[in-house]
Formats: sequence, C-alpha cells, structure tokens
Amino acid sequence: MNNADVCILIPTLNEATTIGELIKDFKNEGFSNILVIDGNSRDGTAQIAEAEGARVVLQTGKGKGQAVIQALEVIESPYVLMVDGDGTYLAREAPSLLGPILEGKVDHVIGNRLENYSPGAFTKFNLVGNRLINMFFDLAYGVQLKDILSGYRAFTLESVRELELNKTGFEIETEISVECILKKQRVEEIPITYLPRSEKGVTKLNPVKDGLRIGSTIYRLAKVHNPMFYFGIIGFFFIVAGLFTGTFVVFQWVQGITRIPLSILTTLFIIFGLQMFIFGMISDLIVTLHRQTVSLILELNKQRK
Ligand SMILES: Nc1nc2c(ncn2[C@@H]2O[C@H](COP(=O)(O)OP(=O)(O)O)[C@@H](O)[C@H]2O)c(=O)[nH]1
Ligand SMILES: [Mg+2]
Repeated sequence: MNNADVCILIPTLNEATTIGELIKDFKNEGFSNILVIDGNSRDGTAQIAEAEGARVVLQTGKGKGQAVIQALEVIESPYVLMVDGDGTYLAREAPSLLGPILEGKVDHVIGNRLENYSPGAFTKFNLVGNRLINMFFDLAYGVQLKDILSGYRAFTLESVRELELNKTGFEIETEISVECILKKQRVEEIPITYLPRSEKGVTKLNPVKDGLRIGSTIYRLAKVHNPMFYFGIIGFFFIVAGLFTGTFVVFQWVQGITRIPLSILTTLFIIFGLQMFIFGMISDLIVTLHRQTVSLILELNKQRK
C-alpha cells in the first residue's frame, strides 16, 4: 500500500478542539497529503491545521456539501479518504477502508458506524433516524447498504469525479451514495469505530431539519431510478385514504345513511391512487427503455474506439 497516493480530505467548520490531534494521527499512520477544506471557521481551525502541516483551502460557499465538491476539484491524488474533522473517526482504521480501494476491488468504501459505535456516539434519536433513513434508501434503490450517511469513506478520484454532485449541505453523503448506485459503482461497507464528539465541539447537523432534507433527497432522487417507488408511495397514501373513507361510507350505508359527497371523495381518492400506480408503471417502462438505449450507445461507442 502506498500512502503517498492517498489524499486525506477533511471538511471542517469550527473544529479547533480536535483538528490538530486528528492531523497528527493521520501523519503517524504515514499519510502526509492532508487537505483541510475549511468553512471559514472562527475558532482558528484553519491556522491549527496549517501549523500541523496540512494543506488548507478555504471554501468559497457554504455547507459541508459545497466544501466537499470544491475540494474534489483541487485533489490530484488517485485515492481519497474523506473524514470528519470532529475526532469521531479513528485514523488507525484508515488502512481497512483503503484496502479494498487500493487493491482495485471496489470504487467506493463506506465506513459503517452502526455496528461498532461507542456509547453516546449516537443520540437515540439519531440512531433511530439513521436506521430509518437507511431502510428508506434501501427500499428506494433496491440495495442493502447499512450506513449511507457515514462521514468516513474512501474512493478513487476517478470514480468520485464520475458522480454528479450538487448538494451543498448535509445531503452530500446521500447524494454520493445515490450517484454511486446510479453509476453502477462497486460499493462496499466496512465496520468502523464511531466515537462521541468531544464535549467542546458541537455538531453542525440539525437532526430534524437535516434529517427531513436527507429523506426528501432520497425520495426526489428516486424519481429517475425507481419511478414505481416514487409514484407508488403517493398512490399508496391515496388508496389508504380511499379505503378509510370508503369503509366509513359502507358502514353508514348499512345503517341506512347515504353519504354522497364522501362517496364521491372516496372514488376520487381511489382513482387518483390507481392512476399514480399506472404513472409509475409507465415511467418505469420509459426509464428501462432509456437505460437500454444508453447502454447500447455506450457499447457502440466502445466498439468504435
Ligand atoms: N467546510 C465545511 N465543513 C463543514 C460544514 N458543516 C460541517 N462541516 C464539517 O463536516 C463534518 C461533519 O459535520 P458534523 O457536524 O460532524 O456532522 P455529524 O457528524 O453528522 O454530527 C465536520 O468535520 C464538520 O466540521 C461547512 O459548512 N463547511
Ligand atoms: Mg461528525
């Protein structure tokens, strides 16, 4: 394994309490190419990182996503290891994440925090939220990933440049995971240790606001990958609503009470719900045919070369 080919990418926003130690740890592991992309921290994070010998770039916009996207443009090393600057991940576990990448077995490794986390690393709310988000993700994309939101990841520069990334905030990990699947990259998850944040460093993630944003990103991006899922969910809710009002209408009718407006509403609910499923089926067909066309074009292109 050649550590000189690896760039350690650390996005930071006010992580002065942990960044120095983290850079030292990576140096001790034999990594010298360390890039800190700093969101104009006001606690001297950038200065500490520089003093420890990291290359520091100040981000031009806002949010972790924007920082990562900007950093990926300046990296030249063929392999990248991305890690939070908050000291929740261990530098000494870098080789296990990088192993499959350097061997050329996979394109993208996700450090799975959910098997080996320390007490207090997740709040109950965050743990349940993470599990629900992963279940939703797996359902939408037909995969079996366990921790798509992890901040500890390794990938090749070539594979990450192939991804179309636009999310500026904490939806960036979601977008990376979705894009890996859309681009049919080889993804592997490796269990890692996950430590609690130090008491002085506060998380920048708002579990409710960012959680909802992440959920909605998973859902919206599923439109082109799995339209049956996208439209099916809407259809499902309307049909459930229709069954609900419908049952009520039938019960009342048995008792001799006719509810005309509610009957009409029930019909509308059910018809709209079924229509959503039909939409889903048609879109599914379009997406499948489109995929076949694209892969044919790619195949032809390859033959021409
Ligand atoms: N450059 C930059 N880094 C950020 C920004 N927001 C968060 N980060 C960093 O991204 C990493 C993950 O954020 P964190 O607050 O730890 O989220 P959590 O791990 O989900 O609690 C940390 O190293 C943060 O310092 C930002 O706006 N810009
Ligand atoms: Mg963190």
